Amino acid sequence: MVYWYSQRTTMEMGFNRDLRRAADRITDAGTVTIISHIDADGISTEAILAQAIAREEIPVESIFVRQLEPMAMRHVPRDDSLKIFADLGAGQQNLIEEHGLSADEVLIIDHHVSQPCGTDYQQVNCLDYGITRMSAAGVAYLVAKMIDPTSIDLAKLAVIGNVGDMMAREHCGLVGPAREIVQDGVEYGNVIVRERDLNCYGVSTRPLHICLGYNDDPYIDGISNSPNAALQFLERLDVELKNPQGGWLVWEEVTFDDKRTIISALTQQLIAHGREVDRLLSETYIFPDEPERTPLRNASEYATLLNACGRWAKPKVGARICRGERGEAYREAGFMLAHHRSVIRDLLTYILDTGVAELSHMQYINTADRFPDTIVGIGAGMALSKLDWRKPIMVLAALVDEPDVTKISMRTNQWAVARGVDLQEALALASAEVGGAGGGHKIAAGAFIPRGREEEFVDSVNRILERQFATAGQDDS
Ligand SMILES: [Mn+2]
Repeated sequence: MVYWYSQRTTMEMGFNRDLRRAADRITDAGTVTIISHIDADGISTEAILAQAIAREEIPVESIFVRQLEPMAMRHVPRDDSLKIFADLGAGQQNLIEEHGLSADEVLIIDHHVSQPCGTDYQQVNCLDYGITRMSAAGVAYLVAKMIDPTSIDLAKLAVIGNVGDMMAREHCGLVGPAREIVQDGVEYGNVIVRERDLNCYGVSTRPLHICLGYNDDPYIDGISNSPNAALQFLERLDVELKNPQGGWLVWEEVTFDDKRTIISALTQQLIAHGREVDRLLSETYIFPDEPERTPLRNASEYATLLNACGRWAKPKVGARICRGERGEAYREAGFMLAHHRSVIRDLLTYILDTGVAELSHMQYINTADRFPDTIVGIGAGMALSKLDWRKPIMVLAALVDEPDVTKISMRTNQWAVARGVDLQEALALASAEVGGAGGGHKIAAGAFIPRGREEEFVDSVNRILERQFATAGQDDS
């Protein structure tokens, strides 16, 4: 106990020292260039840093990239600005070095696994201190708070980044240092925590039966994957589903008593089908400063809006929204969200209609160039509960601008992760074998491999998954 305590303290001191050094580095800079990722975490990270830096009256420019690779590096300016690589960079330090950037012009703010590198780039990375449930936006926020302790209005953006990067997924809520950031948002007044809320996507925008019918975490027999059945289920309960004007209520608008009735009925439904009830409730994060019934109203829907902007090549629209712009930027984001959803729906239909190839421990499909590679992972995740959910799913896709490369996206669920599956490990190992590269998280990972090596790669991933399932089985006994 004493050992654990002292270790924890040492870790915290180290992390705080790195945050302090990053903050000092920024406030000493003449100008700053931020290079960030196009997903919700990358966009919110950029918005936190850029606002914190602008408040210090330091000129700042931002560049968004889909991934840090040689082509993207060409957009990184060769000037005397401080280059902050955010939500990326830790794993691409050799590339930064090859680009000719020296240690005195680079700062990395990341939460991905670090790559050893000859140049000693300054970095602040929560992973180095054993903090695995925090995204880059969380780290960026802590840096911003070091720059100016009154910047707690930015905690809201960190919550969006953390939720967007699935940091709340495993434990049905944010934990550890990421949870402490939530408290800053509560204190400022732009975040409300609902501690035991329904664990369901769309609580601010979707009619309740759509919300439940589209949800598969937890999978509820007779409700998940069927909005019609969900509606029938709800109609049997004595609860108000519509407002006085006849419009459908969203979960946020349902009365406290009706929420209790619904949750208790859903619990019974889970128990009746022998399923665990522990994922039915989750901590959710509502933003009282945003209009009701919009995707801006809670962290997970806000994150989807930002992802839609990023994946359809408009990360800067997302970044403007994070800075509080509405009007034109918000309208544009709304179009992208609608487009995003319809293409994902098409992809899902394609996967289910075409069918997947099954191996002993996984399933896969090659969508070639039919869908943008930026969304195939999302489609894979959505298809999983409609297929054999025990087997992790892989989607192979072509890259339009790089014909020699195949992109791999893989998804699994908590059930498999609890049984030892680690997709980040599987894809990193198997892609290295064929001369590619991969990484990510246990539950969701990706890779790039040379075209033509797909078959051996898929076999190799299957073998690794077999070992992961088997090894964890032994640990249990
Ligand atoms: Mn991230």
